[in-house]
Parts: sequence; structure tokens; C-alpha cells
Amino acid sequence: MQEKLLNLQEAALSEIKDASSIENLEGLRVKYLGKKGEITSILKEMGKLSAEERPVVGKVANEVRESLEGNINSKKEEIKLIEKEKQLSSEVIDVTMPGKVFTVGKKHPITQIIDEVTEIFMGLGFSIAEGPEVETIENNFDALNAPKDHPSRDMSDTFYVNSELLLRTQTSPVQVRTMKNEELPIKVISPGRCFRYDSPDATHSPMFHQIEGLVVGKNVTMAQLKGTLNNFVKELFGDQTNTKFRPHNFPFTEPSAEVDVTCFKCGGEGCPMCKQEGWIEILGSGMVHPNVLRNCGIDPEVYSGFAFGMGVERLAMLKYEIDDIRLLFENDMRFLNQF
Ligand code: 2NL
Repeated sequence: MQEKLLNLQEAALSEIKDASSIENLEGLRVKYLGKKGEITSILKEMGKLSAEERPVVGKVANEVRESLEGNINSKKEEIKLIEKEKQLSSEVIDVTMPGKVFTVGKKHPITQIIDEVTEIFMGLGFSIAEGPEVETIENNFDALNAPKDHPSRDMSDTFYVNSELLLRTQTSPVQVRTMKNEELPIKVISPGRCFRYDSPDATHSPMFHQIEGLVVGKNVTMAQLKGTLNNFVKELFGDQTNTKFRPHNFPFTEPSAEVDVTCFKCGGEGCPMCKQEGWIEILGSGMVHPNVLRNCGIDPEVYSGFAFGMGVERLAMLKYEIDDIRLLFENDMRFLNQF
């Protein structure tokens, strides 16, 4: 029996030595040391031994058990260590590798101009009004005193959505909404996107931006319009900038004027930028037509107002000397990053 135990020990130790996983070792523990294991079954035969042999075999059996237990445990530690090292080497971080480059974005030049202009008018006491890009024909044309046969109403000039709705062709419907819904006095500017059925070329885009302004109250005058716009252009283009008001015609204002500013490139001397005129046109303006006030529920006998409007793309093209409006909407970062 002693020999049986020693053979068993030899076989077990060799199996333990070759074990490759914790589960493997657990299987060996059950096989040799478990309740139904091989040592137990040998010990069950102890009854057949003489009284002298029994303690000797018992001692050997205990030694075999202890040696197997010890070997299984130390092999277990060894496997744990190897697995840990494997994991560590597979999770290694190369701290010398270059990081991902995050590019910092910037405002689109159109947004820059809108922010700059609205900032100036906020400084003059205006608040910002916004409205939907899909508008009613009423707010976009009728309320603004546009004659029923005005060419801008044509299907070929305006994007109609259905018989009542269209894509706004200017931001004035925002001010119409303000006059219809808000308390007087009103002092707002409305920056936003507009749409006209134009084929794109160097100076036209079917989608563009406008900033319009509106002041309505008691005793609002053309002198205040001129003062406001003089303040504005001096802040935008510099203190030496002057304005020139030229008579014009808009359906929604009477009288109406187009506004030129001193050429900011040559200071008025005449240069290619201003086509040798010394002046550059940047705005349309006028006193709000009495019909418009009436259409918006305001009594023109009691109240008056001035209004103005400018094209944001035109301002951006002048300021940054861009010669093709389409460049602004191609979203080529090499172009946009210049501003
Ligand atoms: C231009 C001319 C203009 C207005 C816009 C306006 C709005 C209301 C009533 C009266 Cl609600 N007028 N807006 C007035 C004059 C000129 O814009 O050349 N824009 C690019």
C-alpha cells in the first residue's frame, strides 16, 4: 500500500507540474484529494492492514496528501502570476505615442459680421428679434405694402411653400410680427437667413443673410435714423466714416434712402474698391410707410418709425475683400480659416 501511495504521488506531481490553468489544478485536487479521490480510496483499504503497519501507512498517506496540497497551491500561485503578467503586457500604454490632434473651430465669417453688427446695435439700445424662415405671404409681402403685381412676388423670384407660405425673402416679417404683437415703443434688429429664387453667381446666392432694424414710437424722425446709422458706421468702419443718403424707393418706407459710407479702403480718395467714387453703398433705409404701420395695427397719425436693412454677405465681402459670394457657402476650411 505504501508503494501504491508513492506511485500515486509520483503520477500526481507530474500531472500538477504540467497543469496549465487554475481549473486544471482544481480538477486534480478533486481527482486525488477529494472525498471520492484516489487517496481516500486507498485509505479505505487500511482496515486490511495489521496494527503495526497501519500507523506507518497512515503517516505516508498524510505526507503524500500534504505534498500534493502544497504543490497544487504553489502551482496555482505560479499560474496566477503568469496570467497577470500576460494581462499587463497586453495592456501596456505607449506614453511616447503622439496624441490625437483636436482642431479648434471658429465662427463663420457671416456669423462674425452678424455678431459684430448686433453688438453695436445692442450698444445703441436695440434688442434682437427673431422669427421663422417659413413665413406667411401676409407678413412677407402684404403687410409690407408690396403691390400685388410687384416682381419680387413672382414664382420665379420667391420660393413658395404653398398658397399661403413661402421662404422669407427678407427679415422684415420679423419686424411685422414685432409690431403686431409687442408693445410700443419698438427698437429691434432682426438678423437672419433669407431666400430668393436666384441662380448662384459671384454676387447672388439663393440663401443669404440680412440684418434689418426698426424703431417705432412717438415722434420718431428721419434725423434719428441718420444719427443712428452715423453712429453705427463709425463703430463698424472707424471714426472717420461718414454717410451719404441718396433718395430711393422701397414699397415699405416713405421717404426711402440708400446709404453710402466713406470708402474704408481709400478714405474717400477713390480707389478700385469704391470704383473711384469714394463711397460704398451698404444700406437701404427710410421712414416706415403709413400703410405698413396701419397693416400692423399701429395708428400712423400717432406713431412714426424708421427702418433699415443691410445684406450680411455684402458686408463680409467688402470687409474681407471676397470677390465671389459662393466661397462663403462651400465650407472649404482652407478658405474659412483666413477670417
Ligand atoms: C436693403 C433695404 C430695407 C427696410 C429694409 C423695413 C421693415 C419694416 C418696415 C419698413 Cl417692418 N421697412 N425694412 C426698410 C428699408 C430698407 O432694406 O437694401 N436691404 C438689404
